[in-house]
This record gives sequence, structure tokens and C-alpha cells, in this order.
Amino acid sequence: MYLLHIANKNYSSWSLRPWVLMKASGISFKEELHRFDDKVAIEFRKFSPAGKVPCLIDGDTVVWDSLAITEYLAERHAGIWASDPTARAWSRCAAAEMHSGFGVLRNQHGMNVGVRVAVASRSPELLADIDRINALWNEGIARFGGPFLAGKDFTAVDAFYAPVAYRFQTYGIAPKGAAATYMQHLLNHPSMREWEAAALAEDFRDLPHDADLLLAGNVTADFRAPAAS
Ligand SMILES: N[C@@H](CCC(=O)N[C@@H](CS)C(=O)NCC(=O)O)C(=O)O
Repeated sequence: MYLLHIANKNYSSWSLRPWVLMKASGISFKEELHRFDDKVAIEFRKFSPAGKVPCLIDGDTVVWDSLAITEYLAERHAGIWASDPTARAWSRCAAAEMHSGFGVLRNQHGMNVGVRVAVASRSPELLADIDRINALWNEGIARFGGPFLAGKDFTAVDAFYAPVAYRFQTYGIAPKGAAATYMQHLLNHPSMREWEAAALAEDFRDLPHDADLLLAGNVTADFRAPAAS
């Protein structure tokens, strides 16, 4: 049985990717959830050579990066990427673009599943990231027919953009055209709903992550369970 190390579901966007991919693909695994606290640097190094989550353990094999985990799973399970070669190449490009890019969106609109923020203004760099994602989502749906990015099934490219759906929800960003329908489809996927419910039930607060919300705008709603005292 695989073991997937993750961090708090409210905050950990990188953890969400393999978690939702494995759930949506029907791959059995155990999860171990670690808190984002001041011991992260020490605790995460106990299982991950990079000191980061996600980290997948398969017997003696340690796979410590979301994209590497995806490819590891793709070697062992059908349906991780689209079966059509064109859709698969496009998906790998889009997933790699997310893995290595969109730094402004990731820094300025951090994932915080249970909170809603009203944002008064956004930098041109942030708007450029949002526009690029909007274009990518519309392109995937138009080329491969939806309802998911690479066609009829949820695949790894959807997992890579899953945290964006939560970010757009939190910061009130509405994608345009088919991308809007896609975002709702993603948020309503049973695996995403399971992640969201668990995120909302967390009573742990990571103060640096929550402080970042205030840099983005005004908090208008917080649907999380009350913070533990
Ligand atoms: N490139 C890595 C990024 C992983 C990453 O940055 N994870 C964050 C949590 S979402 C982390 O472990 N942060 C702890 C730290 O940097 O000390 C991946 O794709 O898995």
C-alpha cells in the first residue's frame, strides 16, 4: 500500500495534487498529514530528502516531488495521463508550466481553502498569471472536448490545476467562457469535495499563511472549524 505524506489540507497546494489524482484514479493509499508549524524543516526531513511534501513512499522507494510522483504513478497505473498522444503532450506541457511557473499567483494568492477574500486591486504580473490560466483552461476544453482539461476523464493535468480552483474561489476570480464551467466541475468533483470537507474541519491555523490573506485583501468569510485554542 502506498503511503502519501501531505500537509494541512487547508493550505498545502502541492499536497493536493497527488492526493486528488490518486483519489480520482481509484488508487488505494494511506495518508499521513503533517502540520505546517515551526518544526516543518526538521519533521519533513524525516521522510523526504527535500524536506517537503508531498512525498510518496512505495516500499523502499521514496518519491519526493509532485511531478515525480505523477510520473511514478503513470508507470504503474492506466489513466494518469490522457490516452490520446496529442492530449497527453499538451497535458504534460500544461502540468510542467504549473510546476515551474505561476510564481506570482502562488505567492500573492496562496491556497487557503476555507477563507474568502475581497481583493481591491491586482498587479499586472498577477493578472498575467490569471489570464494565462484562463487561456490554458479554455484551450484544453476547446481542443479535447471537456468536461476536463484533456477530455472526458479527470487526469493529472486537472490535478495540477486543482489548487487554482480553490485559489480562484478564495480570492473571487471568475474565469471566462468554458473555463468557468470547468472550474465548477473541478470544485464539484467528489475527490475535491472530500479534500475541501477535510480542509474545513481542520482547527489548526498556520499564522504565516493566514497573515498572507491580509496582504491580498479583506477577509469576508471564514468557513473553517474554530481554531484550536
Ligand atoms: N516542487 C515541489 C514543491 C513542494 C513544496 O514546496 N511543498 C511545500 C508545501 S505545499 C512544503 O513542503 N513546504 C515546506 C518547506 O518549504 O519548508 C513539489 O512539486 O512537490
